[in-house]
Amino acid sequence: MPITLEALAKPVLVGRSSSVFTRIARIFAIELGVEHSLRVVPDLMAFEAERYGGNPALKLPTLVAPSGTWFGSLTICRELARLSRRTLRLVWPEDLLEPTLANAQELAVQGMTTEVALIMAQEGTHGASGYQQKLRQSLENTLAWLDEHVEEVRQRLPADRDLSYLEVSLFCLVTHLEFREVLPVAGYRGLDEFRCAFAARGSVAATEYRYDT
Ligand SMILES: N[C@@H](CCC(=O)N[C@@H](CS)C(=O)NCC(=O)O)C(=O)O
Repeated sequence: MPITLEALAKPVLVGRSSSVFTRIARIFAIELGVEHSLRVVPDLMAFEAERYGGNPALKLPTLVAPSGTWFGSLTICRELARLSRRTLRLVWPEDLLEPTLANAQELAVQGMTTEVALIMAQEGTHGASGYQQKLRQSLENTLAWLDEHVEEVRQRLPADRDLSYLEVSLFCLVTHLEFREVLPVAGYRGLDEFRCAFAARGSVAATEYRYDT
């Protein structure tokens, strides 16, 4: 996607306020104090990459910045960190050097991916295919694992962190499952406690999931 004048003035996040992956990027942008605008992608069934800010995988979010166009939430968060004037102590997936932490990160992202697949599978079809049922089982297994490990994860992350990609992605996953009514999270005590604690952040209140009009 060409870098527009608008994007030269401040980065443009191409995404949706209802999107789990977009929210990760928005939380990072706010925490890092990077001014940006949101360009809404109205139709997730569109086949043209330009509609997704140029992402050929037809996925969002995409960040259009003076430095170029960045696809995907993790890539975008890294660029936001480079654009920020704040010196936050950030924890990235590659900093997670123990299996519990690294696996929690993997499962948080996999959980979001599976959830998106389930939501997308409802578009234009009726009834659950065998694969959809498998996806649901995968999501339930993933949440059970995360629920069991979330307390340990929080204890083992560096105590002096300002923000970790792991916690932001986990929070976005848990809250999106409820928002889209894919799976009730209330029964997962560990995840519920984590969600309540993380929700105290201003960036959370500023990025509540809602449907763009
Ligand atoms: N790897 C991407 C995944 C992004 C993703 O799956 N986004 C969803 C919206 S939350 C999407 O584009 N869905 C449309 C589709 O799957 O076709 C990232 O980390 O940002």
